Amino acid sequence: MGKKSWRRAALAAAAALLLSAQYGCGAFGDTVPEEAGESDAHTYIQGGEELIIVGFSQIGSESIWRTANTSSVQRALTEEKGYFLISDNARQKQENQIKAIRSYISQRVDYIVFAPVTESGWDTVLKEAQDAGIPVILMDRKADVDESLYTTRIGTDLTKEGEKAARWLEGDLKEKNRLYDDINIVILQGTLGSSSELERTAGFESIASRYGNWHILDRQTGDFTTAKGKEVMTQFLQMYPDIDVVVSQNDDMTFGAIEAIEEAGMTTGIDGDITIISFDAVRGALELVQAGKINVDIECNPEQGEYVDMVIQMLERGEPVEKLYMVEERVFTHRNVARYLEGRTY
Ligand code: GZL
Repeated sequence: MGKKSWRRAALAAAAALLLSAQYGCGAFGDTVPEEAGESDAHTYIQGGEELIIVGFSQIGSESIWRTANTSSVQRALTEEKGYFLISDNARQKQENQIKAIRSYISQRVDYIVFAPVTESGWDTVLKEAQDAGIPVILMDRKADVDESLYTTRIGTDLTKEGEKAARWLEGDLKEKNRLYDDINIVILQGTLGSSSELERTAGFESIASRYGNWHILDRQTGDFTTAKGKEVMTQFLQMYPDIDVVVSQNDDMTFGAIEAIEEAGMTTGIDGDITIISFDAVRGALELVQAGKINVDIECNPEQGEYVDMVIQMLERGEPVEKLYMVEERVFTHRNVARYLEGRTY
């Protein structure tokens, strides 16, 4: 077994022990059996093939979308496909992500994959990864750093998602002959400072600002969770008696918002008191689109693990990779949702 193999095997064993100690079952993929010693490390070299050790720092498990995103990585980076995946759930805290990335650097993993919870605050730790010669693959959200500090980003066009929401509202109001009526809008924002929140807000408002009759009464963060989304929507309903449209930056917050609206004795959706524009397009929300309770759902595709696998394989073969890979996404309304609901994997 070559020197590199022993290093990788020893790292995999150390990483699994460290993370399983630190986070219970924090290490996805094999963990070293309790009684394992040096000699058992060879279990990480499958059939003579060296495993590629990947350190994955995930934002958390705040939403159905996030869980689907994590599972797409776990399905793509399996031992059968030559990987040893070490994962960490940062519980939506940047300091936990930085800790996990530093632990991956000290264990000298082969690649670091991470979804930055917010855009800022990554320069130092990504410079440390660069100095250690470990390629960094950004997934989902952006990090506001020099491009030289990461190899590639795999994600979605979040600004375009915001623009799609405004374009849909334009079309819907035109159909109802209300394009120039006074329209009162509230925005449930995602995690403040995340590229998902920043860009969906900017994308929507870049078009909304062209209509003097569209009034954005308020925007507050529901932190992408159902509980917070319900709490903020309840406050909005107490503060603004005549809300026409809710723009909710993910389906989990939308579920909470609909609960709050119905508890206030009002209805949502196609024939409802309040129009609901949502983002993510998870299965449960698409069922509400089909039922007419959500007017439109702007998809944000979490199935990004296969792109991570593709990029790592290209890098392993010494091939050049693009700086950015965007995944496909659609807009769902009651007109087209039935066609896609059946095959929905998340
Ligand atoms: C979007 C992603 C967002 C989802 C939320 O790219 O970062 O984070 O919209 C998730 O559901 O929590």
